[in-house]
Amino acid sequence: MLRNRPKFKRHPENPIIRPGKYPWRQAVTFNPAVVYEEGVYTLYERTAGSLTPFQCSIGMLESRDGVHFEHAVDEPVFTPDMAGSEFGSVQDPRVVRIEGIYYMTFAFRPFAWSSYPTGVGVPRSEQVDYPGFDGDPSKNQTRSGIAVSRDRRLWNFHSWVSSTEIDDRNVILFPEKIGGRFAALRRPQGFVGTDTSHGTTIPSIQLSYSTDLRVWTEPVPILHPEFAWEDNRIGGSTPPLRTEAGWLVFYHGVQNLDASLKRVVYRMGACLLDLEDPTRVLARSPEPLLEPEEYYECFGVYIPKVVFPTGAVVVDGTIHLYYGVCDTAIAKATAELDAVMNYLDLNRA
Ligand code: BMA
Repeated sequence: MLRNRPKFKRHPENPIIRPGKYPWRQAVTFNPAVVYEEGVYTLYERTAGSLTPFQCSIGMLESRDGVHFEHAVDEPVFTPDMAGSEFGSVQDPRVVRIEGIYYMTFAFRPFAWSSYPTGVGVPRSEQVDYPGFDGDPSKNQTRSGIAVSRDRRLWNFHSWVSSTEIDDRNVILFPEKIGGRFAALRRPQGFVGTDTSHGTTIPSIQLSYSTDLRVWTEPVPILHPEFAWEDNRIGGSTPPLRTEAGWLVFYHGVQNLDASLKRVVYRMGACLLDLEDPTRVLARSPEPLLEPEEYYECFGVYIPKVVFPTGAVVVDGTIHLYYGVCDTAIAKATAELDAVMNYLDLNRA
C-alpha cells in the first residue's frame, strides 16, 4: 500500500507565509482558506498579534503564482467584533463560492484566552477576565458561524451553524448545494465520551444540511477514527473537491503521544464521499498522506508536530494544498489529483 501512497511535494520556500508586517499578525499566521479564480489565489489567514491574549482575526492575501502572497488589505477582513464580541477570536476559516456568493465558515470563541506554550504539546491556556465574562469555560465554548461576501474582500456576519452550548468546529461547506440544500461537514465535540447517543465516542466528522444556512439538521456521524494516527480525534480539513468519483475531502487525524504532557501529532488523511449522498464514505486513506517531518512542521511558537490543512484547490490537475504548521506559519504542498484518486481507488470501503 505504501508504494502507491501519493507524494505531496513541499514547496522549497516553505513556510511560504510567515508572521510579521502588521501588529495584528505579529505572533502567528496559520490555517488558511484558499480560493482560486481567474489566475488569482486568494488566501485568508488566521492571525494573532500575541498569544496573551490569543485573539485571532482573518487577514486577506493574494497571489498570481500561488506561492508569493501580498496582503490585499492592510487590516483584517474579518474580526471577532464582526462576529459579535470585541474580546473574541475568529479561527480556521474555510471559503467556498456557491452560486456566485462567497461563504466563509469560521470557528469563534466569544472570549479569547491566553496561551502559554509548553514546547512539548498543546499549550496551557487560561481564561482571561473581560467585562461581562466570569471566566466560566462552559460559557466560552468554540462555536461555528458563517460570513458572506460578494467580492471576496468585504465580509459580513451571516449566521451560526452551532449553538453556544456545544464545542463544534471544523465546519466546512460543500462548494455546491446537494439535493437543493446546503451541506456542511462539522465536528461537534459534545456528543462524545460516555454519550453514545450519536454513535461516536471520539470526536468524529459529521454532516448536516440546511435550506437557509440558519437551521441545520441534526448532525450525522459519517467518519469515525479508525487508525492509531487518529486515536485522539478527527476533523474535516479542506472544502470538498468535486471529482467524477466523489467528493474528495482532506481531513486531519490527531494521535495521542503522551496524555500527561498533552503531546499530540496532527496529520492529514483523505476520504472520498458519494456525490449525491455524502454520508456514504466510498474510500479512505488507511495511512496519513502528510505528516510533520520538516523542521517548520515539528517546531513553532505555539504547538509542535502539527500540519493542519485548511485550503485545497485544483489547478490543471494539480492539488495545491495550504496548511498551517505548528499554529505558527503557512506552508504549501502539491500533489497530482490522479495520484490521490488512484490511491483512494485502491482503498475503497
Ligand atoms: C485544533 C484547532 C486548530 C489548531 C490545532 C493545533 O484544536 O485549534 O486551529 O491548528 O488545534 O493546535
